[in-house]
Amino acid sequence: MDCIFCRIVDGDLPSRRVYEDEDFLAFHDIRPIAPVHVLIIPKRHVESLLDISATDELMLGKLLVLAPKIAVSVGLDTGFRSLINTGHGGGQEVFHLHLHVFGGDGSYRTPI
Ligand code: DGP
Repeated sequence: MDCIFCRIVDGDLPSRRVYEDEDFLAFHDIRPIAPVHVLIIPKRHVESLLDISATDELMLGKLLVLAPKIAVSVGLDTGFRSLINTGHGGGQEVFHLHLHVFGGDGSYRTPI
C-alpha cells in the first residue's frame, strides 16, 4: 500500500505540521482553497468514511473535538469550515481519511 498521508505520518514525505499527538496529525494542505487550510488525519490508515465501523466512534469523536482546537491554533479563531470528501463519488483524492479545516477571509463560498 502506498499512501501519501501514511508517508507523511512516517516522516518519509515533508509536511508543514501544525499539530501532532499519539493518534492524530494535522498539517497544511499543499493546495489550499482558503488563506488557511489544514488537514487533520488519524495516524492509523483508514481509507474513508465508507470504511469505518462502530469501533471508530471514539476516533471520529476525537477528530471533531480536535478540529476547533487546531483551527484556533492556526488563527481561525472566529470560525472555520470543515469538510470530509468520501470516496470517488465524493471527490476524495487521497484515500486516507482526513478532515479539511479552512478559512481565513470569509469571502469564499462553499467549494462543493
Ligand atoms: P481530498 O479531495 O479530500 O482527498 O483532498 C486531498 C487534499 O490533500 C487536497 O486538498 C490536496 C492535499 N494533498 C495531496 N497531496 C498532498 C501532500 O503530499 N501534502 C499535503 N500537505 N497535502 C496534500
